[in-house]
Amino acid sequence: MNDAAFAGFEAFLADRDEFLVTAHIDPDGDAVGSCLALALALRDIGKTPEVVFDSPLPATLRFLPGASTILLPDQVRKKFDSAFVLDSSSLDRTGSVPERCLNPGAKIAVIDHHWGNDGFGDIRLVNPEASATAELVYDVIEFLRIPISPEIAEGLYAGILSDTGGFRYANTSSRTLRVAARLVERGARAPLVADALYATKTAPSLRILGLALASLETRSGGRIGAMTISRDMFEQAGAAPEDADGIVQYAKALAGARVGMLVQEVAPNEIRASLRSDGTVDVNQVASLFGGGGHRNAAGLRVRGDLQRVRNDLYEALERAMNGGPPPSGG
Ligand SMILES: [Mn+2]
Repeated sequence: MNDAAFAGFEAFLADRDEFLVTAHIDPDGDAVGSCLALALALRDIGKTPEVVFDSPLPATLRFLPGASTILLPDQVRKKFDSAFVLDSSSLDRTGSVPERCLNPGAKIAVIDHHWGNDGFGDIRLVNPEASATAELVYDVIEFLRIPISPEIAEGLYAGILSDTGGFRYANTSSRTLRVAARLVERGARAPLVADALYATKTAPSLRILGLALASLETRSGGRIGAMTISRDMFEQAGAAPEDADGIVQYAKALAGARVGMLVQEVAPNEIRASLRSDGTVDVNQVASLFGGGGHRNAAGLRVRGDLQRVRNDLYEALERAMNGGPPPSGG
């Protein structure tokens, strides 16, 4: 690994005391676990970090050590000159946080594992081979010789477990498992994290899951499995968009599907879509046609528009990607 990048972090920390720590909108287990673990480590060496996300945490992640200290941009009383931006392929992915919480010219340190990372930031550790940003935060904390407390270990473990789908995805390397083992040695509660991420559902999230499952549609002779959640369905389930996190896995679970898709109307005419691929279709490229992004096998996007129309546009783009055709022009 690149020692110069690590030394850059050491110098960045030496000069400063207060840090904004943030990650992408609609934060997942890796975004939240990485930010909380890094913030705990910074606190342990006498720094003052503040973790801020543009959107609220999914209920399933509120068990993570330090989660109660996370703020929304509205709750931040000052602007920062230094920031850690984690698990984000571009600064835009963090939503309104930079604009609302950073001074112009603020120094930004980036830790990320997205292939499409656009090169933003002043100090960068970007390694697409890493299973999760948490794996890289682990490396940074080790390099800085900050002791890994049980709380830090648990955040990092949650990040890795989340981004590997419970050690099931192709990004699960032997190194990933070795890091995870070390985190359990340092006190991460593996059964509790697994239970929270994969076996705990609130009543609204179970109800919205039921409605989403019933909406299953197949396209392209079963190569695409798609589920749709309208505003009405959210209302009927008494559910919020974060209650639908992870439902896309069920669309992907359809036997024979190369792509699973979940399309949700999260607010009137505001559509969020999640895409999961078996590896034969680059859904990051498809999502990028709609201004979104992610990884080859897992990507997301948000657009304004009509639910059915966006879903049909996505079917078309996915079918084009599966058939190896050119992307649509002017999109
Ligand atoms: Mn990640």
